[in-house]
Order: sequence, then C-alpha cells, then structure tokens
Amino acid sequence: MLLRRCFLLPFPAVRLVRRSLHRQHDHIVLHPEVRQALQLQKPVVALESTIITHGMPMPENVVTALAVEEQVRQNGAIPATIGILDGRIKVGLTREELTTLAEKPRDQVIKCSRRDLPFVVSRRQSGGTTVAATMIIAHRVGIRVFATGGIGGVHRDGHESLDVSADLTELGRTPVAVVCSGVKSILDIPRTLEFLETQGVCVASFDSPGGVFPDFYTRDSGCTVPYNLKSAQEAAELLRSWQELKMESGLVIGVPIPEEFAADKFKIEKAIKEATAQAKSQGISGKEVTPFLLAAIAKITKGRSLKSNIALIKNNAKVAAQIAASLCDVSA
Ligand code: PSU
Ligand code: MN
Repeated sequence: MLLRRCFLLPFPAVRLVRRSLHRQHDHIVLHPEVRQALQLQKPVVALESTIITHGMPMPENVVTALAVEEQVRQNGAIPATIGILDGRIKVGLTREELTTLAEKPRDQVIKCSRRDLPFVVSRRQSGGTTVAATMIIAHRVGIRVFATGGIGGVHRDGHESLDVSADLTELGRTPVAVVCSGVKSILDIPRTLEFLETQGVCVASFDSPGGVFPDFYTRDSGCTVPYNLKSAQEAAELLRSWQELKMESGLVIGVPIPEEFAADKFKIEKAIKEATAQAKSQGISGKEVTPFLLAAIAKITKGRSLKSNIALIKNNAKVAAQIAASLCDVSA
C-alpha cells in the first residue's frame, strides 16, 4: 500500500518518504551482541534503566546495574539494558553508556514511560525507561523476557487520585514477560492485582507455595495469585503457550526476595508510612512520587531497604535468565 502510494508521488516526495522510513529505524540501536543473540534465537533478558536514573542513588545504581547484567550472563542469557541517550534508544547499553546515563544530573535525564518516549526522542534527550517503556522497546526488537525489581502499580490513594502506573496498562497490551518481586508495598497491592486482572494479565508467583504474591521488601504481601510456577522450566512452558496463543498481553512472574535479605515487615511498613506522609506534606505528585518514596524509605531505614532492593533485583535477573534459557530449549 505504502509502495503503491510512493509510485504516485513525484520523485522528491518518494525520497522524503524513504528517508522518514529510514529514520524510524534509526531511533532504536541494538548492541551488536544483542542483535546477534536475537538473530540466532539465543536467550536475551531485557533490563530497565529508570532503576538506574531514578530508582537508586550513585554509585549503587551503576554497581547494581552491572552486577545484574553479570547475573544474567552467569545464568545463560545475554543482558540488554535499555535506555535513551541523546534521543537514541539503546538496546544493550555499553558499560560506558550505562555510566554516562547514571551520572547525568537529574534535570538532564527524563523518567520515560510510554507517554514520554516520542518527546524525549524528538528533542534528542536522555532518559531512563520505566517498565512500560522498556516493555515497548523489548517487544519491538523481539525480546520476550524482562527482569526488574518491582513494577509500578495503583498508588495507595489511587482510587481517588487515579495515580495508576502506566506499567499496568502496558502489561495489558504488550506481550513481554516481566520477572519482578511484585509491586512495592508503597502501593496498594490488592487494587494493583485487581487492575491487572481487568487488563487480562496472567500473574503467577514463582517458587512461592500457595501462590503467595511477594511485596518486594518481604516475601508475603498477604495476597495470593491463582498460579505458582515451581521452576524456570515450568515458567518457560507457560511462556511457550502464551506465545503459541499469540496473547497480546504481558505476563507477570512474582519472585519473592531471598529469605536472608527480606526486610522486617513491621519496620518497613513504618518507614513506608513515614515516607508517604513526607511526600504528602511536601506536595510530591505525578511521576516524582515513586522516586521520592524510594529515596525516603532508604533514608529512614538507613540503607537497609536499598540492600534488600539490590538483592532482589539480582535474584530476579537470575530467574529471568534461567527462564529465557529454558524457553529457548523448549522452543527448539
Ligand atoms: N519500582 C521499584 N523501583 C523503581 C521503579 C519501580 O522498586 O525504580 C520504577 C520502574 O521503572 C517502574 C516505575 O516502571 O518506577 C513506575 O513509575 P510510575 O509509578 O510513575 O509509573
Ligand atoms: Mn504515577
């Protein structure tokens, strides 16, 4: 159709159309290692970058991002950290690029969710991609498995403020499997699970008997989900059926934090309440809420929450890589 149209256009216009098509592809740049792995259908795990730009302080952000990539490699997959540098969407940031992104002053790096992508690209700005934006890019380039710490969700007053993360609607429309430790208890977990159900997202726990869903810092949110996956192999079988059924929605695999790194439920809840009150009294709103709360909780717990955060991301990267590797085996 497009070709036929081109034939009807005068010659310079054809060139213009061609050039704009070309440009469209230039926006996304794949690291050669990632490109090769995808071509050879080897396991690849996508990783987000908002966690680097807005989720953790320096230097923990860079150290963690590199350690997470290493976990992916050690468990049989190629890591592809996704982020935006000067308007170019990179799939597989190099160590230097990752450091550049992490070291940028906050006012020069945008927290990019779905709505922000076209603007940031058009202005040649830099940004960390949220779960939603990372899913979009991962799907574009054919990556099926994505690991992160926690997804966004319905905020505790979300039923009034309508502060509901775009991660949830993205999960409803983009077929990528997100391996995470659920959503933070800074959010409203029961309402988040309800929202995901409405969006048609298959949510399962991982190695959590009874389908107990994690709440990030601790292993048990008090909520259960209908399915529990006992192993990476079982998860890969789920992913295969999901692919064969051509589901156009995402998957959430909730992995509880390893026991030894789990926070004390009472203490963390107290810190969350305090941080939430601070956010309210300082008038923090919109996309600033999550980064503010993360930093405040880390401060209140004297860095203990950050330690838990790092441990669970590494563990999720390990599980995601094992699932991606197993998926390649079952699909072979
Ligand atoms: N949860 C975390 N750390 C994070 C985030 C979530 O434990 O850094 C980030 C993720 O990138 C997630 C985003 O996609 O926050 C959600 O932000 P919002 O609620 O504004 O959609
Ligand atoms: Mn929000």
